[in-house]
Amino acid sequence: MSEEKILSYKEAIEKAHSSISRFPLLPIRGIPLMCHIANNWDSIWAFRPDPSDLLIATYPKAGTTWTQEIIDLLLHNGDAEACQRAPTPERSPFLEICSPPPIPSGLELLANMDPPRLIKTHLPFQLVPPGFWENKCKTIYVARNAKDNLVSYYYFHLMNKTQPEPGPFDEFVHKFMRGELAWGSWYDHVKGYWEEREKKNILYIFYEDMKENPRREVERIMRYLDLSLSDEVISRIVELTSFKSMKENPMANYSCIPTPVFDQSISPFMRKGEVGDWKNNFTLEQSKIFDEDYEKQMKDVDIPFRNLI
Ligand code: PPS
Repeated sequence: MSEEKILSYKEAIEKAHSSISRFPLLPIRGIPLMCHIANNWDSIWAFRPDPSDLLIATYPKAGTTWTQEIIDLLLHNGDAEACQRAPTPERSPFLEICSPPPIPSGLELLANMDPPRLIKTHLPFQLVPPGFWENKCKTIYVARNAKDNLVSYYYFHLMNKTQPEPGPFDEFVHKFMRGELAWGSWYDHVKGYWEEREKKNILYIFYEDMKENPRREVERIMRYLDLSLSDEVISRIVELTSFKSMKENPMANYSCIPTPVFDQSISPFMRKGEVGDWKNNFTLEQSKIFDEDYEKQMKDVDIPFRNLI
């Protein structure tokens, strides 16, 4: 473990203020990634996790932060205070993230932590460093209904000043369908992990199931992690990870990222946390075009999404 002092996100972003901008995307093996990630690709690909490390993989805005909080609480037997030790991205580093210095990269944060570490990634299956599979790391994949996922990603582009400009919503819908957004195609992403879930022992869960019955899904994750917590602790975890609790929790609501990067007055990170918000954003015509394209892109798999027509 390195002894180097790592700045908090707040301190580092304040220092890096002038070099923060909407970063262009560069392709890595055909997947558009923010340029700082692409420029640091070799060291990301070479990352060697410990076999005890856990990976949380998602397409952006599918329920990553929620799942990170659930798992951190599971690992700490529902101890709310222990999970207040630092904001989400410091407790559970984002593997591939790289920003202008001195903002710590995911790899720097990981180098300063002892395993077992809870590691977040948005990388599609084929770009996950092979060390995760060689070391048989447990992996939880969270998938979210395409239209809600798109809407959440759209608002995130508006407020996150490091993502490319989203343009008007209609243009964004087409970029999503063509896989031109950061981290690439949603369709390929959800399919890639689905196809590998049995071989790689990946727990594949759905945002809509978490909303429908959070206790059932918390228990599912607990069993996958070979943990056994009391009913009372599980109830506490469900309560602490409700949308309302997390929105009010400064260690989970991304208020650690200052306004030049996340402008939460434009759209809060904890925005709505609902299923079906797409209906408030898609026109009937956009929905029809999207559904026709969805049928084509998803015809080769049968992933049990709830498509909320
Ligand atoms: S990121 O930036 O990719 O890590 O974002 P991610 O955490 O994957 O997704 C953010 C969306 O998840 C919602 N969210 C929740 N929903 C329900 N319950 C809880 N506890 C919860 N925590 C986060 C968050 O509000 C974003 O969805 P939208 O639809 O934009 O509200």
